[in-house]
Amino acid sequence: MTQLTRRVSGAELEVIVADITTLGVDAIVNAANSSLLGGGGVDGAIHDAAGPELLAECRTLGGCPTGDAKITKGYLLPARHVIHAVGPVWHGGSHGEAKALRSCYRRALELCQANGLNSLAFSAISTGVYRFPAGQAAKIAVHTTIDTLPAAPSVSRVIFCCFSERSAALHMDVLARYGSPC
Ligand code: AR6
Repeated sequence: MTQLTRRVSGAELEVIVADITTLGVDAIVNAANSSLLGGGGVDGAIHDAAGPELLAECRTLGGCPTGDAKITKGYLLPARHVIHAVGPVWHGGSHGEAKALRSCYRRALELCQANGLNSLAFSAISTGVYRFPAGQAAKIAVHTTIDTLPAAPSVSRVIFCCFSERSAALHMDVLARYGSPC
């Protein structure tokens, strides 16, 4: 169910509560770890739904540093691609966590542009097992996306796919200050 939609810089930005593995977009953004070989949380759900070919492709990628992202096919997912972003582990906030999280959002949008993708859905990177404070992460997600959109003109639709009403409320608080209602 869509909770909020805003038009910003020619793109439609939405906050929804959903299981990201159900979304039929050009790319979903996974909250991965630097091995890119799967794990729990949204990473586990994406690998379960995509099937073993996803792990086979991930094995060829040689991992990924924190703050960066790599793209694969979506295999059995309704999404055409998966962008595996490696968010920071929260260690109190003075270890470059915000910078690394901003970089994840920017790199995901750059990969969409490089691959000519139109629609993508972000999970709330680092806000689960990695313990990044959810309110601060929601601000980074929305602000970085809006700041990066001019450099990613292929992207016309961005979904912030939240897994709880609380997470959605935090994203909506930020997004509601921007653009115009659709
Ligand atoms: N759809 C959408 N969002 C989800 C789903 C889902 N199916 N499942 C969980 N979330 P986390 P992290 C939300 O822990 O903090 C893994 O083991 C969840 O509520 O998945 O970046 C990786 O392999 C939370 O808001 O990712 C890494 O080792 C958000 O997704 C590590 O966890 C992210 O929570 C990464 O930790």
